[in-house]
Amino acid sequence: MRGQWALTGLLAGLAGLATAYLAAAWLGLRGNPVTDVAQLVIRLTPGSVAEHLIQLVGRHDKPLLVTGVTVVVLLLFALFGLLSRQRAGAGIAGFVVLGVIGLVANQSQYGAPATGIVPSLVGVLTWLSVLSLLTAQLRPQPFRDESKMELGRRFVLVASGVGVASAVVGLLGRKVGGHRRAVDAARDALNLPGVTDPGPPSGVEVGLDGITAWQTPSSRFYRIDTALVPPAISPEDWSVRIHGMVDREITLTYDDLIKRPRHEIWMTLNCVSNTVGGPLISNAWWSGTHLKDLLTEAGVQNGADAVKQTSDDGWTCGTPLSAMLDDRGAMLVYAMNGEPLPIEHGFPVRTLVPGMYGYVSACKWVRQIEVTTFDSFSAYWTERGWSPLGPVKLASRIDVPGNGDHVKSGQVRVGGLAWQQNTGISAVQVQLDGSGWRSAELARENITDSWVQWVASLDVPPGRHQLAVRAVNKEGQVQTAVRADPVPNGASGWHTIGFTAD
Ligand SMILES: Nc1nc2c(c(=O)[nH]1)N[C@H]1C(S)=C(S)[C@@H](COP(=O)(O)O)O[C@H]1N2
Ligand SMILES: [Mo]
Repeated sequence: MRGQWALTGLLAGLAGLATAYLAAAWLGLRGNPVTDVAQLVIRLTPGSVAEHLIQLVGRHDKPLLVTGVTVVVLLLFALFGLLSRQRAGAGIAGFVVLGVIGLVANQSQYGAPATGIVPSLVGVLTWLSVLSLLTAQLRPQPFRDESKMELGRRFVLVASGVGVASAVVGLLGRKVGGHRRAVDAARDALNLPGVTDPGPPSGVEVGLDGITAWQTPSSRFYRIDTALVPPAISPEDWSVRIHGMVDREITLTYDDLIKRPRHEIWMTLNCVSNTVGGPLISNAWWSGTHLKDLLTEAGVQNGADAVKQTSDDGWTCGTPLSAMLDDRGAMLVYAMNGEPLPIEHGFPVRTLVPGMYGYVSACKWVRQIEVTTFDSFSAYWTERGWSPLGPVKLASRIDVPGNGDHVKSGQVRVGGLAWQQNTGISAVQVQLDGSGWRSAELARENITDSWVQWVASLDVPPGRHQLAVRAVNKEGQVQTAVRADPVPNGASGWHTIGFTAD
């Protein structure tokens, strides 16, 4: 009997999720009430907790969060069903409260359209109707003379009907597909004349088995952002506004942007959250236009020292104005590896600033570029404990051998990557078992804004060994051994691995 009440709550709940999902897809909204609530959880999570969770679960953070929210919601549905057994009002109240949470989660999002309230309303109406339909089957009705068995059979019938109907509505929601599919199609249809796709220049690879490919395919490029459902923006709906402490505001459409002088660069992007030796770094070929030229046209006023960038979903970052005005080649980027930016990497337009961690510079889905002062705002990650300034640190990594690997003793080729974008790498050194540093060989072609592959041949006797690496930049600075955590401005220390020679 209790099982039936719990099932009632669960079925009513699922039915409401299905209709809300369909409504959201129909209206072309970015998320649905479940993802909206999960997004609210992201926004309310303190920075240090977020950092630990990302270290713990890596790229599974988003699926895990959505699964977590879904499980909690399903448990609540069952609970509301159980509560309805004692007092019908209790279950109803539960569903209404949940609906209000969904509504608030939606409307508190940056730029949320008013239509965003519709899915929650549709969901609550569904919950309440299905709940009353199903609970009616469980309460003996005075004017009907039914046996317990007939009552049970009728419940099973109605409950299965509700279940099937919900599944159909849910599938319909998938089919409607919504906004994202239209933007995918618009992206596929784009033609960006003049954007090139040269492939890795000769000499950037050292030819060592197991070393990370110099150019990262877009599908394997690391991804970090706070967007549970990435903004899907059609190029014709996009524009960027350059404003704030400027003489002339500029608003650029996508067409305006791709008609401007084009610049293309190899650039490595890395995340401030990357641990020593970690994977949150990738290298690609980017096409765009120089921000320096745009800012000069806008006329930057005296006293400004920062650029506050805001993305379509309200995420913000603060970039030193000087890094956008000097000759490093900060860009508004619309193509990656010769194709329009993937939606997950900021389509239609993002920012890239060589030599800055992503969190202070690489705004995806960028919509506002405001010339201002660091004193007058704090950006998304600054509010959560990270430094306002985030120049990339000199760093290096061992790819071969992997930590814990077994190799054949004798001559062993080891290798990996080193980087400090906008400064460049002049040398890499390795150290076996704590004794003396030896020079590694750098790839023949060494591009300042990209990571560089290195390789070294070591004479390794049988046994267990430790290998460390450090880089030297083009200013002669040697990578520090001092270990620092990613918070507040990036990890430091030498990447060190253990391996066994047999
Ligand atoms: N809109 C938006 N842009 C963003 C972020 C974000 O959360 N939202 N994350 C930043 C961070 S922390 C990094 S490291 C880079 C990662 O870019 P990628 O996902 O293309 O690798 O994007 C940056 N730009
Ligand atoms: Mo990042």
